[in-house]
Amino acid sequence: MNREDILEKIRSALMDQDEDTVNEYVEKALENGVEPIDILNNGLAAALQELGDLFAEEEIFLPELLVSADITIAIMKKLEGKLKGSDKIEKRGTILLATVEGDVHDIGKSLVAMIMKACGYEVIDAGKDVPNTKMIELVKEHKPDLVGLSALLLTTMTSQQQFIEMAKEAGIRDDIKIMLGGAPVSRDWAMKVGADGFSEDASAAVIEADKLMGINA
Ligand code: B12
Repeated sequence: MNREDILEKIRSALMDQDEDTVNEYVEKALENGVEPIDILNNGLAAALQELGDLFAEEEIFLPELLVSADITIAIMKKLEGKLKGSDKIEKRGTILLATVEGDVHDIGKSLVAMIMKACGYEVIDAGKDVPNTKMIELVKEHKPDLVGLSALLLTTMTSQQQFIEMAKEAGIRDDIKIMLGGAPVSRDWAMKVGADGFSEDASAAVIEADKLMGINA
């Protein structure tokens, strides 16, 4: 079986909430030398994207979405240790990451955390549904170089903007670089609300972070 066939099996099994088959083909993918990041992006995340579209069309419902999300989280944990990188690379900087208040979508944020860790960043993962007041406290406590905020709902994107305003009021805005992300978020939005960076996926998040840190890849 080639890479594309295996990834297709993973996608269709995840869309059917068939955990055993997802596991079976993730193993096959690894045996066949498919990179973990490829499995995550082009297998699991691609299926979630399609499931999201079906959910919007009311072809599937929340319970199915929840099961597929849980299967994805379990596989992410399994693949985390297999991502290439970390110990060969010098520490590049510290990023404080969170999904904003009111938003429980944390798969994308956790994927960004995994890849950034594998690429040499120290990651402080504050979790999901994190109030901005808490984020300001965490910045003061940990003094990260970067703050990354994820929002997956149109209604929670405004929390990203609020964080930037609160960081200004708290006098810490100039101490950090702020990156925004999440499916409805765009570079235009990020620039409009005064963030420093944006990326549409986890691999690009590392490139963007490096740019903001002044690191030449
Ligand atoms: C899985 C999922 C869920 C799961 C989440 C489980 C979990 N632990 O995360 C569950 C079932 C719990 C869920 C709940 C809900 N969901 Co939902 N969900 C999704 C779905 C299908 C996939 C999201 C996902 O994980 N994608 C895979 C990851 C890898 O991609 P990603 O998150 O985009 O992240 C990548 C990039 O965006 C970027 N990135 C992400 N964050 C960051 C941060 C930084 C700093 C950077 C640089 C980059 C970055 O890099 C990531 C990796 O490549 C989306 C559909 C979609 N198209 O997004 C709907 C979707 C987001 N959900 C939606 C809705 C409506 C809901 C609910 C309100 C449903 C309900 N009626 O209750 C609730 C919300 C609850 C809440 N308060 O948050 C809508 C949102 C509509 C909107 N535009 O506002 C969507 C778009 C589905 C749809 N088409 O209708 N959901």
